[in-house]
Amino acid sequence: MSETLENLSSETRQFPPPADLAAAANVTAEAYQEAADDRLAYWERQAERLSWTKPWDQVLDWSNPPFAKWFVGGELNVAYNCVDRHVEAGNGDRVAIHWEGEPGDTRTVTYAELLISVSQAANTLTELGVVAGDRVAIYLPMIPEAAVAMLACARIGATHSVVFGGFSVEALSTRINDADAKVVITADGGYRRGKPSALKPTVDEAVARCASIEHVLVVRRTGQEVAWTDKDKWWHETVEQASPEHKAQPFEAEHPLFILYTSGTTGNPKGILHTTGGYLTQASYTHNAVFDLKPETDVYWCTADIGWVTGHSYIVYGPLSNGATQVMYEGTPDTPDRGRFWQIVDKYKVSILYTAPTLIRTMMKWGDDIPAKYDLSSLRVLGSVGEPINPEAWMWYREHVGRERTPIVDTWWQTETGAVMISPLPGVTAAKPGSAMTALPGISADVVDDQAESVPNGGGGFLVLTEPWPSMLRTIWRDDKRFIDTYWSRFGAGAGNGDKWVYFAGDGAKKDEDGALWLLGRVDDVMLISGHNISTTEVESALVSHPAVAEAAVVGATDPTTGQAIVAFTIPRGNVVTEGEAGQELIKELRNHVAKTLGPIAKPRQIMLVTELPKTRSGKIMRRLLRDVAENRSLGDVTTLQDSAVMDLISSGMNSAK
Ligand code: 6R9
Repeated sequence: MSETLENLSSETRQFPPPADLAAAANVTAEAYQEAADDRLAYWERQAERLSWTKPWDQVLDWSNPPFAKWFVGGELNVAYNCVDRHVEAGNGDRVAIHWEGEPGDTRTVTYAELLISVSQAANTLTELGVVAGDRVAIYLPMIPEAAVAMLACARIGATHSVVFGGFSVEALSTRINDADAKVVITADGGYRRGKPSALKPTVDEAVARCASIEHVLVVRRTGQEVAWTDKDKWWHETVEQASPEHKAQPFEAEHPLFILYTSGTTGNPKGILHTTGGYLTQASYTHNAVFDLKPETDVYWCTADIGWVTGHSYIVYGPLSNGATQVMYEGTPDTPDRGRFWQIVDKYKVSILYTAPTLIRTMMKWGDDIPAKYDLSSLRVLGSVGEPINPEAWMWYREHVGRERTPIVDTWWQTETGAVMISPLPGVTAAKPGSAMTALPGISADVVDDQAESVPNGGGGFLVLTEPWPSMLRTIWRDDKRFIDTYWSRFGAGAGNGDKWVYFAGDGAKKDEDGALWLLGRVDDVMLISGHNISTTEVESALVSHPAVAEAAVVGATDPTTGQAIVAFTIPRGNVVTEGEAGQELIKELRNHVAKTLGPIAKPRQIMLVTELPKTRSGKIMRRLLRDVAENRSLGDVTTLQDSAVMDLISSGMNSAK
């Protein structure tokens, strides 16, 4: 039985960049050739974007694969690169962060002010006994202090581990214990869905289970009542009173910068370890190249949470190292109403917007009339990250947000890759809706079959990265074996196949006739229908291409005749009637629509109309839980689920449909 993924859909629409953007683009088509001619020299030039106190002796040491060292011998300070050097260059008055609280309160933080706060926080952490190499956990809402806390750690060489505000006691304490963190930085609470949501009680419970924690630093955000222990210190009584003078000391390029946990589908969360020089080089380079950032004029907004890698690389390290002005928003997209995102774009004249397919599909569900009410003419580049973006969601984004003008960059990458790997370049690529297109200059990606052979154009298989890259994970925290097993033991040298080390990303992918890359979802989610491997992404995209559908998640459920059968959970668009007969008619029509679009093999056995889907805090659909429902099992681990009530709704719908 072949493990190669079938790919069924084809997409022929293509959108070249606007001429004016192409003419002034930061990166042009030549970059691909330059990087192909001499990849390491190319990365060396990108590293020169940063300010190093000591130059490197060697660009890449790959003598002990898969353990890479980049910019060996070089030294730098990450916080200096993100803050001080912009102030020294005379840009201290430039706004670093336009912060918008959910209730509508605002703060403006300039680079000069950011320097003061980061220096004060660095002094406070030092006073609390944190030294280079120690770990600090950060559990904060989306407030400027989250960026300040991360940069303060980087400044003193402490390794941060950010945990999503809103993760459970269980999730938080496991992560603190795995990293042996000495300090937690948190807040009384943050605003979500129009009300204060407490964080401190979760920290209190977690700290009771974590012997390593010596101090808890608490930002006052909501003014909620908090219990107090002798480990607790208020941020405003310590950080804000500390000396604003702090001299950043340099660290080696391979000094650990942060650990970020990814949950994956099985086992304990993995502590992905990133280091200093290579990580910052690629975060900075990609943020400049992929978004075509012009720091003097652009207003950039990434809607991610700081607890996701996207928040690390594209709210903190990428934009700040590039001296960008950005918007940071605390809350949810429907508070006080469903126009909140567009109101923010309009208010701050956002020119670059980076968001996730889940949000785009939610906006589709809410209706076209909402974005239409706002002036979105400031937008010039749109980005997407986190999941495959269905072609129809891409088209909706382009039409209703980009108003048919703006390029869309669909950026594929992972916590493990640290920064964007596969993406169009907005001034170069004629993008196809739903495709991440090509590896960036300097990155080597391929699609291989189960024999590790590169597939020809038109073929499908597994996405791999065939050369090391600067922002690659260095290992799984304290688990080198799991690092090798998870990423390097499927293809190439790690699997006893040749002498080349090949990184397995865990995603299915295909190359279309032009060689453009299409991501097909996690291979764990692939369905096996009558002996055919079918990707969840393609069936979902076929459903979303029906005008009545905003969002869909499909899973393979055990089936006596076909091995697995496709079960689809579908959210209709806002104006669609689904009661009674109309609902049954729609389901029939959707099943036929999929069969017509992709072929009869992909026709869902069952379609459920639902109002929500189970998602992680970073907006990824948790198909594993839907599979549990479809196969009538009790639910597995739900600790990373954003809203647990969703599953009750879906399960009861499933039962009543039986
Ligand atoms: C940045 C981030 C990584 C997984 C990845 C893939 C999926 C992310 C994607 C995409 C298709 C894109 N993914 N971006 N799939 N197209 N543009 O999301 O990191 O949370 O670690 O998730 O997300 O499956 O392997 P992370």
